[in-house]
Amino acid sequence: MAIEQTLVLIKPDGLKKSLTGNILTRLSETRLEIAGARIVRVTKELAKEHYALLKGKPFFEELIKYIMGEFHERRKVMALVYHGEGAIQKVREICGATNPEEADPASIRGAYGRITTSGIYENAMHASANPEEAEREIKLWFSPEELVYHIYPVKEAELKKVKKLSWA
Ligand code: IDP
Ligand code: MG
Repeated sequence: MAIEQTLVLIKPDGLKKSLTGNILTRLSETRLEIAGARIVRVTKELAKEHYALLKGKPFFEELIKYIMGEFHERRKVMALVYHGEGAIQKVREICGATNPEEADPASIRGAYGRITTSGIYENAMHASANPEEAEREIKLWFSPEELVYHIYPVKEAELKKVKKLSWA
């Protein structure tokens, strides 16, 4: 099996329901390694880019609000990159099907997801579905410096006059 990386997001409902520990514990069953992790405030631009392939779906606008945390008073998600053999498939399996009512009850989405009265699938987590999606998503959510292993090529450049925050 090939060494892969896959993007996991603990969505705002997962954070609000204090599921971070449970989800990470379930994912540790895969024996994959975490190559990066960050708490991210999701802008509209990031949300739309992440779900670009779903533009045009009837639930798109609600989905953007959902991932931005507008329904959960948590304007953030936890983003992680899992690294190892067959990472994409292994994480998708524990994650479970998109529709939480149809997901295996022993999967994360089956155990913790729900469909809201307005029809949004609140399914606690995101997991990349295939290698192309994983590459696109990891590059969207992480810079190379935020990952301890690289499976995609990186390049080095000297930057001048970059504004950065530091501790005052
Ligand atoms: P995935 O997250 O299992 O890869 P996608 O089809 O990529 O599923 O959809 C992205 C997200 O959009 C889902 O996780 C879910 O939150 C939401 N979603 C997908 N399909 C529907 C739907 O038919 N109704 C409402 N929400 C949906
Ligand atoms: Mg998807």
